[in-house]
Amino acid sequence: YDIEFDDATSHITIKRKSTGTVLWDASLNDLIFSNQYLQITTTVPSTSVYGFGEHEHPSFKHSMNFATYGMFSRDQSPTTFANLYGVHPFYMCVETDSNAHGVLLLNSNAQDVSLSPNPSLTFRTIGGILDFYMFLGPTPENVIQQYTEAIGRPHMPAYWSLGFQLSRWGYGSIDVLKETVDRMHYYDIPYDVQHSDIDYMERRLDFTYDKENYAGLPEYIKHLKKEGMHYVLILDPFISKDEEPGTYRPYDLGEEMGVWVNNSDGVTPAVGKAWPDGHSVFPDYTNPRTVEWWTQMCLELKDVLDYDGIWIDMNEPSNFDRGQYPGCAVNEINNPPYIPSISDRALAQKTLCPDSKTYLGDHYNTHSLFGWSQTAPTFHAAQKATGKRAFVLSRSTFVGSGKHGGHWLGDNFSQWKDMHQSIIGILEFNLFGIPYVGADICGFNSDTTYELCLRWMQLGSFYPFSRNHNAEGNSAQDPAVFGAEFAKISRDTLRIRYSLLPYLYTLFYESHVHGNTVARSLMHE
Ligand SMILES: *[C@@H]1O[C@H](CO)[C@@H](O)[C@H](O)[C@H]1NC(C)=O
Ligand SMILES: CC(=O)N[C@H]1CO[C@H](CO)[C@@H](O)[C@@H]1O
Repeated sequence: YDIEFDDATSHITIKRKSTGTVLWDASLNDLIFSNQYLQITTTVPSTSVYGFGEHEHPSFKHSMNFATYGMFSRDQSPTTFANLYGVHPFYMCVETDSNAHGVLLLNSNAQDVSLSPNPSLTFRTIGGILDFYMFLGPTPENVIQQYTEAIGRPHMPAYWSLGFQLSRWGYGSIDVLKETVDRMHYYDIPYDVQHSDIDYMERRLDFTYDKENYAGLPEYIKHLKKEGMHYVLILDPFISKDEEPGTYRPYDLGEEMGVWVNNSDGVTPAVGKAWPDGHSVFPDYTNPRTVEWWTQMCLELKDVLDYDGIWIDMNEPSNFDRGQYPGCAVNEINNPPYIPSISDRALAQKTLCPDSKTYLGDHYNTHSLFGWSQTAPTFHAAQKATGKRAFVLSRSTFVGSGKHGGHWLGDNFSQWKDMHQSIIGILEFNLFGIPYVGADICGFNSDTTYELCLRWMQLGSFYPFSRNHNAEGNSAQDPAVFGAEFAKISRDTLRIRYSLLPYLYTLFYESHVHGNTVARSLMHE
């Protein structure tokens, strides 16, 4: 491409050399570059704009009719247009002659982008710099190959992780888990991986298991593995600080090593409220000492529960209050002059105060990097613990997360709309370099129905990451619970998936080596 700057008009233009197409035209008269507010507007050569994440929205190709998307990681079940778990300030635009280019704004601050019918894009961020990268394609597939060359190619998933997976928050007991596994086998439904959500833990404490309700879990995991299955355990990023001193090693060791996110004073840990009883502290994964501590904890857990993969949840990071105890001070960092178009228009809502301290900098700047910073250490810990290719599934993601992890689309609802829009989410995460992605089959929140779940099993059989998962308190929705006819249809569809696994594996290989997408829309072809 060529870049031109016109002194008379202050326009900066970027042109594709081969066609002369203007990819960017930004007037520096409109540029705002202040400490806590940066804004730039550019035209784009067509209205065919894809990407920006993480959001739920009704079509893969964006509406340019004054849509605004906030980007700031947040524990938020999919609500149309709201900022969700991850942040991906990346878009692809298909030009009118079908050439495509991609643009990344590498910036982790809270931000938003407005799409207008000119067509144009306005970027607003409340910190950092305007660090833009452009990828010229010219095909959509080339754009993603070039983008992932820059940010890190997707990891190569283990073959077993392409099999069908089952999960449920709230089996409640090992007996219910066993009954579920047994009926899956009774109906001979293809099934390779079982997950445990937080109810396997003792009082939701990381690195423990419930020795009453899940008595015998270590032996049961070994038994399933002997039969050729694989096991994935969930871990949350908050650690209870209110256990009896000397009884909860993850906290005691972490405290000794100084691994937590701190308050603005830089020395006292930020204390919030999350799943465990009492209060919790938050590991700061940008700190090398935290990585040491986390690795050690994951290795010790492996000696008790023989897992094959780790599922990391709540890592936006999620805190159930607005900011940590006792609330956020009034200052310039916590109260910036502009708050991007994010839910509640509050940076501390459901998370920590922006002036908290992480090793890499103020939480204000590093908030949306929390899940990303946890993913690589967890990947390496899992690799070390298992001696095999690692499996990490992360709810919060950022630019480059695909190198070490996959993603599920979060706490969806059991609704037809969510089933439909999961396709959009999966295509988008393939643009973001995270091709190992899927939505919770049959929906997560609220009760599913026979018909919805059946159709979702049929669709989900072709997700790159194929897992049926359910929330606590809902009726069971594994494909064996609805009787023989449902089981047969699920079995038949999953057998089609399994017959295609060599091809799916090859797609992941090409993604890992060349950066190709795995699930791609016809637009790419
Ligand atoms: C947080 O505080 C602890 C002491 O409690 C200290 O060891 C650690 O370096 C601090 N980390 C950051 C990022 O401020
Ligand atoms: C974040 C998330 O859960 N997203 C998926 C859930 O379903 C919606 C549709 O309702 C998809 O668009 C999302 O990608």
